[in-house]
Amino acid sequence: MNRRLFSEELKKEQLDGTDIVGAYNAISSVAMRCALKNKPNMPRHCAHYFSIEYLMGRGFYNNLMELGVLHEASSILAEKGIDINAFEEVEDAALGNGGLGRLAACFLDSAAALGLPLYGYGIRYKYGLFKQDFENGFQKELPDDWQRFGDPWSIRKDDESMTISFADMVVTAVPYDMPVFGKRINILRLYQAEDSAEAEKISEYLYPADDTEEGKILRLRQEYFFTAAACRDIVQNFVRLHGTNFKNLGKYNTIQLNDTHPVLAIAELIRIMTAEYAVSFKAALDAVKGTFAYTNHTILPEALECWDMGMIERILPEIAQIISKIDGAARIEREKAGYSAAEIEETAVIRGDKAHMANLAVYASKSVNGVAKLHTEIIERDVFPTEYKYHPEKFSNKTNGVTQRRWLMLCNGELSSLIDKTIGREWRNDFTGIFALKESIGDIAEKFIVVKGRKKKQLFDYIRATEGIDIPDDMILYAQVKRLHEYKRQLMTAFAILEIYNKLKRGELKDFQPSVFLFGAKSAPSYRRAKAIIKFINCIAEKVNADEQTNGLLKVVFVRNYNVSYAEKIVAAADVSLQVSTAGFEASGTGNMKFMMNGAVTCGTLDGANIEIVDYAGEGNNYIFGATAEEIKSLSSGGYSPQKIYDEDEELHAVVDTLIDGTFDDCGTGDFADLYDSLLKGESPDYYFVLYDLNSYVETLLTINEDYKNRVEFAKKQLSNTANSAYFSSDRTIKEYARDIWKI
Ligand code: 26Q
Repeated sequence: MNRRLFSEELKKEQLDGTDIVGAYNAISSVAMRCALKNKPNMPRHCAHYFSIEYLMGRGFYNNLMELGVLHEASSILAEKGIDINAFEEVEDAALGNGGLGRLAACFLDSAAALGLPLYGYGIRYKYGLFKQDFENGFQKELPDDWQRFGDPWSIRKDDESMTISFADMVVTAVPYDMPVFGKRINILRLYQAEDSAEAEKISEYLYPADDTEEGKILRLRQEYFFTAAACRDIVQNFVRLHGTNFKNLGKYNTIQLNDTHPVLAIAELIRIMTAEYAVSFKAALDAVKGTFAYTNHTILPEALECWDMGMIERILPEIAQIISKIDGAARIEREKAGYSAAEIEETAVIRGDKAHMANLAVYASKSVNGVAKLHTEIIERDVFPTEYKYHPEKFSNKTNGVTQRRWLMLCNGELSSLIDKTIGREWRNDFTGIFALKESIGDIAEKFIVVKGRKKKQLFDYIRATEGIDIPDDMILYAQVKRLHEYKRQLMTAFAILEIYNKLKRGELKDFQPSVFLFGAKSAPSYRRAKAIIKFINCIAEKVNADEQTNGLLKVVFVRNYNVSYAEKIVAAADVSLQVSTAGFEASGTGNMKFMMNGAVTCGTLDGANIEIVDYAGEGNNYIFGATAEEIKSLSSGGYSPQKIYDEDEELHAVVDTLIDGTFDDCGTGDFADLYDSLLKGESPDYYFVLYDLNSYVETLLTINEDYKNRVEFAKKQLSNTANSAYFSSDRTIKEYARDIWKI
């Protein structure tokens, strides 16, 4: 955009440091005005991203950076007596939960940066992901009023509103367009539901509790609400540009389904064509089959979405009918293609009285992809084996990536300048250029240590101010930040810390380098065990941090309200990235990539994208431990006895027992005993193999601690990670989607 214009306009604004909200809105509006002077229209050929989550984070700094005016803004504001850091008070746009939502945000960023037309569609939730506080160490959820300071980065488009009909209500979907800046300006279009109090509920909360019938219905409405509005938008544009020959729909448009939550779009698009444009069902089905593409993000059985057909019939009768017709068509088609009866049943769209959304997506899409090499192998072999057998050409891998603009340039200006000074600035335009850093690793290791130290100090200052915990600047920073889930094994890290603590108490670790373990995670509000793990770690933190014998050597901190903005500080500061999921369970992970870019070594299992990370980073630059996915699979099929491990290993036994021996207090909830039971009792005790991998984990953590003593050698390992991180840029990922699936 025109920087001079921006500067002139910004200088004209009456701003002062006492009204941060006013200043925030004024600057943002100036930037929007200047940037949108020449916005491109939707082109003839484009891709659409349907996602129930967008975890955008704070738009302010990122947008000013993308527009190339962050420095101008900073100095003009300084002249007016405003510190640009003051806007850190502005809330994150947290319209998402975790990986899948943040991936959507990185993809939008990359597509815009590369000049590729990718249009996002989703829901403009009034409240985003809850704000987390701790009360006596327990997670407490508070509403996230993300628009508290206004929403100057969106434009409400009343004239493009649409009516969305359910059997029992009609609602208006009002689009809010959020421009995504880059080489081209793309749009994230978020719909808000209006008209009545009932209607407004649809876009009120991200993931409303769905443990009741009412909650489930609300969620179904959400899924239909935004996909129906988006489909109509796409059809209107198509008809305007290409007429009503829907045979060509997929030639010009791909709709990428971010997991199964937007899968009702398949039925809705058929409904629009058949009901509004008199297309035959068969032709409409063919058209959608050429249009949709499905990305799977998780293989956890509890996350594979199914809907009660009776419920769909009640709320969306026409959609129910179309799903039944698709199911029928699929059965006939597959019988002709030679599927066995069992295969037809296994892949069926409707099984029993349930619509199986993943099966619907796989059947009606031209492309199905996983998000890391291992994950794609698993979905081909174990999740959709039959469809893979008959249509292997549909399947492909698209290893995730993250945007280096937010996750390196913006969050780590210090490292970015060091890179500039070492290899020049071209890597900023083409991230594959970062590879050149490899030649200079030895020369800049000392400078890197200074940069890391500075980022750590900034983070620790922030933690001191927000959490009230004091961390010595020179501690090694081990970080595990991600959603709280049993498969991610934060509990295993907790046990590992306790083992290390006990060893320190017994004087067994002679030359231990002072270390801090940092956690950040939110738990789903109704996920009892995940919440118990948060409380358990907070208890450990309290005990360990208060122990004067060890607290110069070991600290534990669980930060409150981990979010995108917190992540920006943490990934820049960390020395060690903890990625310790049970092998085979983490589809990809993307936090692992952010840490890698910022020069942290990975301490992890061979799971998700970790496998590719260690391949790229080079021998010896990361730390891998634990059972492989294959071992886990064979252990799962019989013969794993956590009890045996527990009985035979005294140290392990002792730390597990802290859950039940009164060391820590769960305030009479029984939560800790429940965790204990999950490891040793029931049908498949220790389902996530925490006890199995614990010892090798502790050993690996101690090896890292030992290696860190040679600070320069360790810094070289860290820098090797940065230098080899180009593959994990979402620019690379998006180019692959564009080339292989979207054909744009
Ligand atoms: C399912 C059924 C009913 C209600 C909700 C859901 C549901 C909601 C959210 C299922 C899954 C999700 C989110 C999944 C997710 O975030 N997956 C992560 O996606 C990342 C991007 O591909 C990967 O890097 C992570 O490994 C993966 O866990």
